[in-house]
Amino acid sequence: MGFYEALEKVSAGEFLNQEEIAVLLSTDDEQENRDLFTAACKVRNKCFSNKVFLYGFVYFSTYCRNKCNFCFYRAVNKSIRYRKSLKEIVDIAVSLKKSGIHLIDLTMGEDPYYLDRGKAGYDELLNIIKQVKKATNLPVMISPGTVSEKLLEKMKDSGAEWYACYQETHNLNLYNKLRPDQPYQKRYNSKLAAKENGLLIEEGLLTGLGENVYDIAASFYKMKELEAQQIRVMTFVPQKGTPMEQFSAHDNKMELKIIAVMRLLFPDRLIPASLDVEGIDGLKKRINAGANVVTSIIPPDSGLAGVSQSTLNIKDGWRTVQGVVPILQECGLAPASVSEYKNWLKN
Ligand code: SAM
Ligand code: MD0
Ligand code: SF4
Repeated sequence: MGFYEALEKVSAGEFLNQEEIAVLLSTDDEQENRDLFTAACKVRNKCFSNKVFLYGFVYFSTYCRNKCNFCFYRAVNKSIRYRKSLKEIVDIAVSLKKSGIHLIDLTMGEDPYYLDRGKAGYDELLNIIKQVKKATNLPVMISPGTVSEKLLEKMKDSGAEWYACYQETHNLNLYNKLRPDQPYQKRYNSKLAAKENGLLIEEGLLTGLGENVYDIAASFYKMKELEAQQIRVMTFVPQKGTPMEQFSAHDNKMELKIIAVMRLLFPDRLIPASLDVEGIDGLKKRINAGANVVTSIIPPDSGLAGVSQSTLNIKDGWRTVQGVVPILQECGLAPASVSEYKNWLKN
């Protein structure tokens, strides 16, 4: 099947087979790319009108016991380490709310301080969720890594709506290279358990790590099976002092194509444009590829870091609602209201 046949088929609402997905992802033709992005935006606008959701990012602990080979915060790297106090976290969440965001994403490394508390249990971690909820009355996403079913249940009871946990790839060999000593199935099962417990789930991919278009197509099938309400992709950003430091950095072309094809295959799902890959300069192209959420909004004076871009555009205040809104406007879009976001979550 040719490119335009596949594009027409998916635009008409049919799911594609792996070969057809591969055809869409493989194009390097400029006109075909433009048509892919136009079709994706058309589908997005049909489902979400001109409204975009904005997520505040609170990376509240950068301590981590794992050794993901792609990550700046892997246990043994000399990265920025901090653990914010409850008061700092709540104050940041409140300032994010005032700035106009729709959700607080509470993210941490797999920090033993919170996860291995023995008799003390998970009270401190759960209290962060409760207090952020109480102070902001906003939806909360928790990104704690792979955790037990018991903890997921408690997180839900403490008020979290979302559980984000990215497999990065569904190619087992590649996964094992990226996330050594973190069994694939255990990580995947966390998402299933979260779903069982009534949490919304986000699944995610990394691109630029040696995967091929068939691996990506296989991931789309996994996302479908998971029924994840939010699905994402980010281009791998090489990190200083890590085993993959020399891995050649990719351009963003594949990320944009993946966003567009995800949008066409999953018209009504939330798909982020992350500020954590290319900062504010990369926002427009991700939105114009079909994304409908902006993630990694970080208050400038909070002392918080990003994940793949630990500092880019944070201090200069570009990763803010104020920085983002004019770019959405240039794309003919606007931020949703909090109640519009909450209504979406209810459906
Ligand atoms: N520690 C938790 C976990 O691993 O699930 C949550 C935070 S983790 C840092 C969030 C995600 O950031 C990872 O799953 C990965 O997709 C992304 N990430 C980490 N390092 C990256 C890099 N160098 N380039 C691009 N994305 C990266
Ligand atoms: C982002 N830096 O949205 C954040 C992070 C975790 N749920 C999200 C990867 O880009
Ligand atoms: Fe830790 Fe998450 Fe980084 Fe892996 S990706 S090293 S689990 S912070």
